[in-house]
Amino acid sequence: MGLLNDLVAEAASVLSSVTETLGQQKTNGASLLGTLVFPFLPFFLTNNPLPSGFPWGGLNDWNSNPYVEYPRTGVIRSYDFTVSRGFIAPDGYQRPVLLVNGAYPGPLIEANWGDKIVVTVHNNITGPEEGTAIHWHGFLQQGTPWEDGAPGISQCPIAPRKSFTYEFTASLFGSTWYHGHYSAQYSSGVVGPIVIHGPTRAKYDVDIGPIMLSDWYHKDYLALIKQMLSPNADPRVFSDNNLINGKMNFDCSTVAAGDWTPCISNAGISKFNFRTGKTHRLRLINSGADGVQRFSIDEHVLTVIAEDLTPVQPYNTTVVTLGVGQRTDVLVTANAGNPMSGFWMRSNLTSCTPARQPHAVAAVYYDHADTSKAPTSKAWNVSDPGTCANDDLSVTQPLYPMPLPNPTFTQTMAIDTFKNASNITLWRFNGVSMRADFNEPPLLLANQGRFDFPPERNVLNLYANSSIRIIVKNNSPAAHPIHLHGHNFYILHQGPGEWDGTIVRPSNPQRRDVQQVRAFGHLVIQFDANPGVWAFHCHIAWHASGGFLSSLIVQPSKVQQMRVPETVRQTCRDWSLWTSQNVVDQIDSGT
Ligand SMILES: *[C@@H]1O[C@H](CO)[C@@H](O)[C@H](O)[C@H]1NC(C)=O
Ligand SMILES: *[C@@H]1O[C@H](CO)[C@@H](O)[C@H](O)[C@H]1NC(C)=O
Ligand SMILES: *[C@@H]1O[C@H](CO)[C@@H](O)[C@H](O)[C@H]1NC(C)=O
Ligand SMILES: *[C@@H]1O[C@H](CO)[C@@H](O)[C@H](O)[C@H]1NC(C)=O
Ligand SMILES: *[C@@H]1O[C@H](CO)[C@@H](O)[C@H](O)[C@H]1NC(C)=O
Ligand SMILES: *[C@@H]1O[C@H](CO)[C@@H](O)[C@H](O)[C@H]1NC(C)=O
Ligand SMILES: [Cu+2]
Repeated sequence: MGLLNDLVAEAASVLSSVTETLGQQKTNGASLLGTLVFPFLPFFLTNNPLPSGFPWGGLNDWNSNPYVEYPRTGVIRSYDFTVSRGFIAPDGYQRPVLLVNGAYPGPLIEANWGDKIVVTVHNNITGPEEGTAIHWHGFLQQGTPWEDGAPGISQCPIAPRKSFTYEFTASLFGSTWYHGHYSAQYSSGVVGPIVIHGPTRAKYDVDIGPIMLSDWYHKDYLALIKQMLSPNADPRVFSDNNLINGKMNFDCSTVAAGDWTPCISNAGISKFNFRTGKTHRLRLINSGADGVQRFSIDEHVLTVIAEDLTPVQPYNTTVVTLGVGQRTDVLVTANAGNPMSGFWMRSNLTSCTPARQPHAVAAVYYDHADTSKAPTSKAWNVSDPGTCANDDLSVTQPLYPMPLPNPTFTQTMAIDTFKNASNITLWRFNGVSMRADFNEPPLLLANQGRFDFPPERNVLNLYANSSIRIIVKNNSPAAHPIHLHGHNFYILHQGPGEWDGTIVRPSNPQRRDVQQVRAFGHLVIQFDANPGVWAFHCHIAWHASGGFLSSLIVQPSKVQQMRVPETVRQTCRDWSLWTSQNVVDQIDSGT
C-alpha cells in the first residue's frame, strides 16, 4: 500500500514538474506558444501598423449585426504554409507527426475584423505522400464556399508537391483555429490558432493570445483509425496525454516494455506571464481530436466574454467546459496574490472522454515570480458533472441580440452506430454512414448543376429554404460536439432524452459553430441560409472518420450561379493525375 502511494505521488510530481529536460525545438519544433517569450497580442501591428486606430469605425460587438455588416479594410494578411512530416516530442515521447512550417502548434494567423486572409498551402507530405486540405474553422465563407477546406466536400485534396492558395474574408471576429480536414490528419499535428481582432465592450489590459487545449496520442492517426476500424474492435480511441499549447510532461516509466521510442520525463510544460493586478484575455481553443476539456486557473475566477465567434454577456465561472472545436474567451484578473506568486492552470479531460492521462497543467507566473519554481496553489474543488454538456443556455447569451426567425423547414437527424458486414463499427448521421469521394466534391458538382449523389455521400438538399431547423437526436452512448461549416447557428435547446419543444430565450438564443449533444440526448439548432455545400458533422476526429458527417446543400440555385476560381478546378486536376498514378488508401470516410 505504502509503495503504491509512493508510486502515485511520484507520477504526480513528474507530471507537475516545471523543469524542462527537453528544448523547445525538440518538443514543439518552430512553435513558441506556451513559452515565456511568446509575445502578448496584437503582435502583427508592430510589423504592419494600421492607418487610423481601429479599422471597425462605428461598428461594435453589441449593436451591429456581424452577419450583414463588417468593415472592408482592404488589408491582406498573407501567410505561407508548408505541411511536412517531422519528428517531435510534445510531452517527451517522440513520434512522427505532420507539421505546418515545422511547428506544433502551427503558426498563429492574426488579422483585423474585415481583413482578407490569404494562405498558400504547400503539400510537402512525402515518405509516404498524402493529400491534405486545411479548414478555417468558424469562417462563414460568404460567396466563397470552395475556400472552406473540407476535402471531398468543398474541394479535392491538395496533391503531394502541389499548392493551393486559400483566400477568404474575416467577416466575424474573435478566437478560432485552422486544422487539416483530410481524414484525421489534424490529430497528428496539422493545427494552429487564429485571432481576429475586433471591437470589444469587455475591457482588458493584456491579450495573452491562444491557449490550445488538446488531447494527445502517441500513435499516428492512420494506425489509430486502422485499429478502430478493424472487425469487432473497441470503437473508442484512448488518448495518451493532455496538452496545453502543445506541451505537457509524461511519466516515461509507464511506457510499455519493448517500446523503444525515445521518451524523456519532465519534457516541459507551458508557462504564462501575468501582470500583477491587470486583467488578461485568454483565448481557449479545444483543438483536440476527441476529449471534452474542463479548464480552470487555481484561485482565479474566469469571466466568459465570447463563445466561438460570438461575443456574449459576461458571466463568471471557475471552470469552462469546451468540446472539440469550441473556443471560449475569458478575462482573468491577476489579483489572487503578490507579484511573486505563481498558480496552476489546469485542463482536465472529462470522465466521458477515453483518456489514459487526462490532467494537463501549465504554470502562470505574476511579474516577479521565480519561473523555475512549481506553483503551490490549490485547485478549485469543481466536480465533473459527467454530462459533457456546455454551460446552461440560459446563462450564455449573445451580446448582439438576434431573435429566432420562424424556420421554413425542420429536419430531424439521428445519430447511431452499427456494425457493417465486415463487423466494423461505423457511425450513422441521419441514417447514413458517410464516405467521401475525393475526386467529386459535392460543392463542385452542385455548382455544375449535378445533384444526383450516391447515398453514401449523405448529402441533404435544402433547396431554397431560408432558415433551417435541425433536431439532432443522439441515439448513442457518447456525447458529440456538433459542428456546422459556414454558419453560426442558433441553439434552441439541448438536454437529455427527447426535445419537449421549448426554446431557450427565443428573443436571443445562443449562437455558435459547435455545440455538445449529450449521450442519448438532443440538440436543436437553426441556421439562416448561407449558399454553399457545407459539412455538418461530429468534430470528434474518430467519429467523423467513422462516417459521422453529412453535407448540406444550401440554396443550390445560388450555388449554381457562383464562379468557382480556376485554381479550385486545377486542384482537382492535380489530384486526379496523382490518383491515377498512386493508390489512395482511403481507410475512412475521408474527412
Ligand atoms: C519538405 O519535407 C522534407 C521531408 O519531410 C523536409 O526535409 C523539407 O525541409 C520540407 N520542405 C519544406 C520547404 O518545408
Ligand atoms: C465577476 O467577478 C468579479 C470579481 O471577481 C466582479 O468584479 C465582476 O463584477 C463579476 N462579473 C460578473 C459578470 O458577474
Ligand atoms: C482537475 O483535476 C484535478 C485533479 O484531480 C482536480 O483537483 C481539479 O478540481 C480538476 N479541475 C477541473 C476544472 O475539473
Ligand atoms: C465496412 O466499413 C469499412 C470501413 O469504412 C469498409 O472498409 C468496408 O469495406 C465495409 N464493409 C462492407 C462489407 O461494406
Ligand atoms: C462477425 O463477428 C461475428 C461474431 O464475432 C462472427 O461470428 C462472424 O463470423 C463475423 N463476420 C465476419 C464477416 O467477419
Ligand atoms: C426545404 O427543404 C426541404 C427538404 O429538402 C424541401 O422539401 C422543401 O421543398 C424546401 N423548401 C423550399 C422553400 O425550398
Ligand atoms: Cu461524435
